[in-house]
Amino acid sequence: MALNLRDFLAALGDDLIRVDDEIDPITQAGALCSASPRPILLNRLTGFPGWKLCDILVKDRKRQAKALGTAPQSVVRELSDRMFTRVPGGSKIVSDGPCKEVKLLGADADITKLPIPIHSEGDAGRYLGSGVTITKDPDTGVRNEAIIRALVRGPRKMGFWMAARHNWAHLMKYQERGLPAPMAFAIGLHPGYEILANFSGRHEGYDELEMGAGVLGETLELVRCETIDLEVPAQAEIVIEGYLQLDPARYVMEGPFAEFTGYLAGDKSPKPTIRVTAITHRHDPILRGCIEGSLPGSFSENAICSSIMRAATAWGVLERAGVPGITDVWCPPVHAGINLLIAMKQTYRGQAKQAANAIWGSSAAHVRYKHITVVDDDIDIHDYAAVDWAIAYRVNAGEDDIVVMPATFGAGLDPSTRRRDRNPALFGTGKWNRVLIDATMNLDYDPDPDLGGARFPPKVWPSDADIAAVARRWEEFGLKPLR
Ligand SMILES: [Mn+2]
Repeated sequence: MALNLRDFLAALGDDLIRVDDEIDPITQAGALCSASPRPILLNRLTGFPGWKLCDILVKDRKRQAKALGTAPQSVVRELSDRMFTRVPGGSKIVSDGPCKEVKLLGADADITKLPIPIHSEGDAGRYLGSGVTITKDPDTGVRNEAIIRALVRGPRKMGFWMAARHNWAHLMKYQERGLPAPMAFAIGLHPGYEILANFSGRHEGYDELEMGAGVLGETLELVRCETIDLEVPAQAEIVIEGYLQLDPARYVMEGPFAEFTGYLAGDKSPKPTIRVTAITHRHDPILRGCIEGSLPGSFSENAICSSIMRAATAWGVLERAGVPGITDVWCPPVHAGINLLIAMKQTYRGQAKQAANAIWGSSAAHVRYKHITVVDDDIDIHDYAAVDWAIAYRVNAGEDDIVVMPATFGAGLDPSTRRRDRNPALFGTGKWNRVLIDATMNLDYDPDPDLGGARFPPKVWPSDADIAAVARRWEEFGLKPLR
């Protein structure tokens, strides 16, 4: 049985918040979904009869584990293992699929009739932020997937912004040949595929969806598009087909958009357009939302999927580079992999530097891993306070614990870069000075006989049980402890 969004939602049972009140998807879904603690399904959408909208499917470890078919405590480890040993999985072209139940061609293909929301205050308009964007290399036939943002500019017109990478390279090939570039959005897939669509390392001879098939252990079913030469997942809820207009004379204004960075980003400027040629969808379609930071302090599922993927990729890169002793790797979703945390068992001097060099030297470092913090394996990298403690007492800048790798490629959406470096059409935008914070215990220090031959004194960091006991005492006084 092919994996899809509907079965995933059904399997959530009572974990899924079902909203039967009428909700305006354009103006209300953003705030509502951003505040939802659990997966949410909006069953009645003002102005869009027959449509539904879901979001927040994999915000926590429990649901991530469900999406990837693993245990909550081993999501990143397992994803990393499978990505580097089981990929690619199989795929096959089938003649028909659920995404073809309704076919809208020509003037009927009107994207304004999809419940595409305004995500956040300050956005330029209604944004599709959850479509898995599919392009194809015209030379090799190998597809690429990524999740990009697209602004509704009319019934059959969208403006878009994308980081200049695999999909952009495909588009440039069509442009050089004077051919229209086909592109499709597949919306509403099993969330395992959406996590994989965030992969940004190299993938020779196969695409991110086939990587997903390998990770998820199934054969991916693809169907051919109606109006363009491209294949899309048969189980998608909705498919938008179209051609890109890369001629600057036909650019439309796009941006800004409340991005994963927590800022309005991708400045308002003329950008390439998508001319929609067809929409196909299932009966009673569910628009998968991926609503970017609509509330202060919130972060979208895009950032969550991305953070899991960046951590799993980094772990695989470290293993393939032969950096020993890695015990955990994590990217907190609040910044989606801009900062990377590594825990390791140190056995020799310079091991943290080796780890940072391996990451920064890999193709996966594109637009991520600006700051790398390395700690010893006694530090829980999922606990901000523990990492901060290690930075406080195991870092001494004068002892080579802070290392700057200057002038590398960066991310054009990062507002700490200079505006002139943010052109998305140029590979290597957003110049970054990358930083390693080596918060491991310094092996250059002499072993201290008074410490039994150790280099650092014994740690008296309280156990979780100690902290819980203290918290109970505070609660007896009617107070809430800070930590
Ligand atoms: Mn790719």
